[in-house]
Amino acid sequence: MTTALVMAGGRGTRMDLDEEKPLIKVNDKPMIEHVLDALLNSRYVDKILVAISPNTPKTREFLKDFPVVIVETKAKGYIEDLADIMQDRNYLNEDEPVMTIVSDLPFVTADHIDDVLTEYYKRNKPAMCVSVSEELFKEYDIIPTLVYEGLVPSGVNMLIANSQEQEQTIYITDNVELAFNINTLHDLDKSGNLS
Ligand SMILES: Nc1nc2c(ncn2[C@@H]2O[C@H](COP(=O)(O)OP(=O)(O)OP(=O)(O)O)[C@@H](O)[C@H]2O)c(=O)[nH]1
Ligand SMILES: [Mg+2]
Repeated sequence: MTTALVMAGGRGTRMDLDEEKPLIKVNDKPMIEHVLDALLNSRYVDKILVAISPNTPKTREFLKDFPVVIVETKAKGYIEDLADIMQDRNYLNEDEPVMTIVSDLPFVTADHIDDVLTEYYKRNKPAMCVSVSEELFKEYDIIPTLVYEGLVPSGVNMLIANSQEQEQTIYITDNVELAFNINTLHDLDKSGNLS
């Protein structure tokens, strides 16, 4: 069984809305709730941590009704806050595998999560980055934030809880839903093309 860590303490500046980004609704439901539903329905995830920060007090309040553990982070940045949690033995055991996931991936499903975990345990390597082909982004007219050798990180990663550098493999998924990382109003608009 696996622990999932949802990162939800960013400022959401690119959305340019007053609402906290994890709470922005897609199909009448806050984005973070879509992510939590996927994790709660996964066959392999048995614990969910959510990293909030002073940027996301309303998200914290919203989470009261969910079976998740709230982790307070300082909003030092995604990488820095993640590194702090990975070393915090109040939340994670040393060398425990963790799925990290962003809160703005509203079309992710339990099947996607289980597919990633099945692949991860098959590979037997400490870290795995789930990526989507840049071609899929072009098809759906969405603009990726970061492209590396034709691949775009989806915001879902596997790693083990320690502070050491870890050998990482890349898992290329065909699930276009994992390309819809909502960063801007344009992304939200284009998500209407998913059926
Ligand atoms: N705990 C924590 N979460 C973060 C931090 N930065 C980003 N996140 C979360 O990580 C996920 C991906 O980050 P981004 O897509 O860049 O979101 P963001 O930083 O809120 O938005 P921008 O200000 O437009 O970059 C989102 O779910 C954020 O809430 C941070 O410093 N601390
Ligand atoms: Mg950011």
